[in-house]
Amino acid sequence: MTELPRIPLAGVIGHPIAHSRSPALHGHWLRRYGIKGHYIPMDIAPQDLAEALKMLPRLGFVGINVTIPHKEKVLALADVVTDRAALIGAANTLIFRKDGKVHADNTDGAGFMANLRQYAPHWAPNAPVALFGAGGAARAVIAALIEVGVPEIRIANRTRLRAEQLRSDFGAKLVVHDWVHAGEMLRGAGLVINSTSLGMTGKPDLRLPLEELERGAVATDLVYTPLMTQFLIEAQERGAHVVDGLGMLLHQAAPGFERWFGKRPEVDEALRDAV
Ligand code: SKM
Repeated sequence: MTELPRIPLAGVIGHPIAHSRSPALHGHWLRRYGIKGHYIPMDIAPQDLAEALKMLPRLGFVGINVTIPHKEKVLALADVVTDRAALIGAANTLIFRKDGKVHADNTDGAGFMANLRQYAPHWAPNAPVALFGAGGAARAVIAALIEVGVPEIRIANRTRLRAEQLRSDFGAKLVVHDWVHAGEMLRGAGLVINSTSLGMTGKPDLRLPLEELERGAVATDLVYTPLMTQFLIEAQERGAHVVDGLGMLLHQAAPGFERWFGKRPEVDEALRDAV
């Protein structure tokens, strides 16, 4: 009997996972390109992570996206870790190779930059950046900003110690500020980024002294529910050029889809309605 080819499976693991827009996005691409495959959301509790990574390749998975709270832990469980995932200290894209090895990469920083290039093409890395938040997403963004050559990243976090930690991991381009001095951070900045969860539906808004913001500066939010956060609304009122966070999710997904399903998907406006 001839064996039928296996339909490739991919998915996203997290805990919780029901909020994820990745299944809608990858499902849309699979249909758009007529590819036989499935992309499945999986709620994996932390204590089951190691076992899940062993089982998924055996069940026909060719790779997965990884989201909170597993992004750091998967590094220790992977066989091959890219330099950028190691620098960031987290992975969001795993490839289950045919030789049985688990390959871990991080595409969040590239997703951030691609979103910025798409929606703020005039932005240039020639002025300081003000960054709020010091979590996993901030690490990916910092690595990408340093790579494109920004002169200075001013960072503030509610827990200052976490920002100090980033300073020691990423070096002298990072200047740690106290949140109460946010006004100083905004003065002369060409780009302002919210990488905290403030502004997400159900959470308090990010409040900044935006009167200090230069007209024409770019303001971007990693939060994408809602698309226009209060921070972006206020920044726009102050004359900033705003970029919402949905594009980062769309762009970070493309490399994984290409590796798993063999087609580089297009990131275009139609996706914004599809997810
Ligand atoms: O890095 C991404 C991840 O690949 C998928 C995701 C999601 O599905 O919500 C969010 C981010 O962590």
